[in-house]
Amino acid sequence: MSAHLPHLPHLPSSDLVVVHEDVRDALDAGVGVVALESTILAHGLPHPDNIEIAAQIEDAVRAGGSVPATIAVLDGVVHIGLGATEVERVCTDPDIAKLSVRDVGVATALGRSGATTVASTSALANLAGIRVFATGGLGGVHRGASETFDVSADLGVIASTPVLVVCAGVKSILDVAGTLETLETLSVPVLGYRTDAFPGFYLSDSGQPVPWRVESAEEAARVVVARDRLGTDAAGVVLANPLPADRQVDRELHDRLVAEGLALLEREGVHGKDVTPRLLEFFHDNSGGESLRANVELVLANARLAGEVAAEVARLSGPGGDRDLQA
Ligand code: PSU
Ligand code: MN
Repeated sequence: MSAHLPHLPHLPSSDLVVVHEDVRDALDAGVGVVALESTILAHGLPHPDNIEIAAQIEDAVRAGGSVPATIAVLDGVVHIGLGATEVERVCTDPDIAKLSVRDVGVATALGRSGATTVASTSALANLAGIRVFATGGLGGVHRGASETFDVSADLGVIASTPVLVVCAGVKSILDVAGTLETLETLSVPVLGYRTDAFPGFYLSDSGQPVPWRVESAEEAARVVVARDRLGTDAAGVVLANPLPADRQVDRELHDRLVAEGLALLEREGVHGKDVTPRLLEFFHDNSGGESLRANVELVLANARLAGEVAAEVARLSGPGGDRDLQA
């Protein structure tokens, strides 16, 4: 039996989609590629730090042995892989929209620009034949979702898109247990990277367990390849990578920020897609730099790990990769 992944036809460039040359070359050569979202740059990290951080994230993917493909929509064109000028635009334009999957077609038709979320980045990565994606935190089930119905589109898209997402879990502003229950219902496997605990973004341990644990990038890559070979379902995989315990945000500060942040949303009547950006802004303004420090560290660690996983997926899927498949 061949271990080769079903070869996705690489998305040809068109008037709607441009695949960056470096990304296309890497895909053609069977080199690992890691998709990166642009919403964390445009709406999750403060300007002007975001420009430098964007470059560091791409460098972390390269350090892991793969090629980065940051995804965004610019003037109605989907870009899979951005050059420095385009990254700067995403990081600087105050009017750049936040685009979930449902918004991408609208933005292309109307010639708009926008940053892509976990949901839209996963969907576009999959179209381009990219199997691994790095982000900071996943969107999830919001507290009070049984009243507000606020469940991130990230979950539904991961359930139907065979891309592995490396993240530091979800923030505790969300209903963490409800998010994990939903991932179970949607048949999305959750792997802890060298941990039995689902991370809570700023915190190394959210208090919830993970169903599976892997010890290496190679083990995570094996999961991707084995699921493809079995062909049982088309869901993605969540690989949860915690901050080391000594790098997490102080728990007291964390609990205060979460309580104040949730009260602020209530007071300001913030809802829909503005919730996450408003909370992140509040944390960055009120933590004396701690939330930004932790956020940057976890994104860089996730990008590095994703680079390693994508390189292993490429190796296992390439010539001679079969013999390494079983442990
Ligand atoms: N979590 C973070 N930072 C972020 C996001 C999530 O710590 O910037 C972004 C991601 O792009 C994610 C999106 O896909 O927020 C989820 O938004 P919503 O809850 O509106 O679906
Ligand atoms: Mn929402």
